[in-house]
Amino acid sequence: MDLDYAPAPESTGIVDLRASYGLFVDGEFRDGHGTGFTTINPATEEVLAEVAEASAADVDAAVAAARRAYDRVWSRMPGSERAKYLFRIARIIQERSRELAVLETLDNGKPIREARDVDVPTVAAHFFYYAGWADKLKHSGYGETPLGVAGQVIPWNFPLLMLAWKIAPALACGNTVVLKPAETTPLTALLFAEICQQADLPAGVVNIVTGAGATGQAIVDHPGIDKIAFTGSTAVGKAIARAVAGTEKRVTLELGGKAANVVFDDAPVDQAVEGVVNGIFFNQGHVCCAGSRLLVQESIAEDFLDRLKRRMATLRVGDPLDKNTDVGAINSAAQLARIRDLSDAGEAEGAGRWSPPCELPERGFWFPPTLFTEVSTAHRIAREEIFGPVLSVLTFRTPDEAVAKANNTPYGLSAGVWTEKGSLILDMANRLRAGVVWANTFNKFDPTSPFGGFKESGHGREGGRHGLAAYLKGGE
Ligand code: TAP
Repeated sequence: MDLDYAPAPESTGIVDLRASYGLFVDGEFRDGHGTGFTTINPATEEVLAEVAEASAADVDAAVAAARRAYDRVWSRMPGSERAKYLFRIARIIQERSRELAVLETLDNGKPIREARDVDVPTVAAHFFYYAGWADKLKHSGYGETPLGVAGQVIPWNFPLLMLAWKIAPALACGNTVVLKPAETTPLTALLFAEICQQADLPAGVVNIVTGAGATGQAIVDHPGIDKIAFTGSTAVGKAIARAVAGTEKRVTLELGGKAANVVFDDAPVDQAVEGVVNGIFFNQGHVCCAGSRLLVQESIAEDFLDRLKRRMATLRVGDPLDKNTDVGAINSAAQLARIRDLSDAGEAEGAGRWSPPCELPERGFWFPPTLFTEVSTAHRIAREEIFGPVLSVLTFRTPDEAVAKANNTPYGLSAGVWTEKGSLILDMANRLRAGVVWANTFNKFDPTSPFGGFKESGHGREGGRHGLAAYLKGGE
């Protein structure tokens, strides 16, 4: 870890926040026809900026711009030329990484250390990786014909990273895009739009339309869109699947999760405690693949929980711009209310609730790192996605029982296995119904690895060669 005691970034003038932001359509910023909205800093509740709201007519203009750019420029350009733009974007992201990290932290509430060391470098890595594919699509296994205009709708937990997961492969394959960031975190997508200008990306290849759910719906319903890529809740994902049924639109859905971190009695204990802590408290638990259920083998449960509590007591909760902060702010009042509601339900249903002593700031949206013991598979906290810093602990005796409990959820996005036995890792990886299974680690992301879920966690893969399938005619 890089310990840097420089002044807090906001006091160094790293980000040049504007009072208001427009939509990015056809290579230019412009006003929206909706009423507009504000975006706030969830750590202070202070308004950061006014943001334009795209109406259905604005979405229509963005789709028309994307179609023109697709027909006239982008789909005709050799892959080797498209690659140059993507490499240029990746380089500018690196050059402006501090600005991007600070803005992400201000708008989202995540610790600056994570934005700086995880989000932004992974975003650049994604553009570098897919830039490398742009002139090699004939080796992708999915042909090399783009689909057309992609409509992309993303959530608030990793605003810039989800944008990269969507835009980088789409552009590499020769598609153009209309992307809507979440209402509570639009700012880094708009800074990315500036980066597209800086990279001289042809007008209309990337369009960013800000707004709320209605703007997302206008994208989904637009007849000029060839493909919908959505990351968000299972409820909205199901509504989107219904809306595109019977049309020619292709769709990929990355939805919720309720991952189990399974710790066997021979696991490297300190490493497992670290992995469990990272699994649930990274990004305040606002992670679709968060290890929100700990399944620990009964014979080591007591000792493991003691160690886990001691480690949790060292987590620093507070100012996201402080480089020593481990757990930042909850992204919105609505999300905080949901975390409180589910945690209260856990207590009411009889689970034991524990949090280390920690002082939370008075303003802003905060929730302490929380552990529930004596959890049964019937409890809401064991079944529903909390999307916050709340860990539910269950125990098991045998691998069969661990598999049954881990798979006892409508979701199937990710899982973790902690054991010294290679054969047990391989056996568990085969039997756990999860798109990603980490062994003796957790929350590892790499642009070369496909990511995606089973069951109600959605379908389609992002990342790696498989991520190209979503944006090529020969894919899926
Ligand atoms: P949602 O409420 O589903 O929102 C996701 C996006 O969809 C936002 O941009 C949202 O706009 C928009 N939206 C809302 N209603 C819509 C509609 N009817 N039609 C089209 N778009 C609509 O989810 P969230 O609360 O932002 O994100 C949390 C969820 O995302 C969690 O369940 C989490 O697990 C999941 N998630 C999954 C993954 C992967 S990779 N599987 C990654 C991150 C998050 P507004 O925000 O402006 O309302």
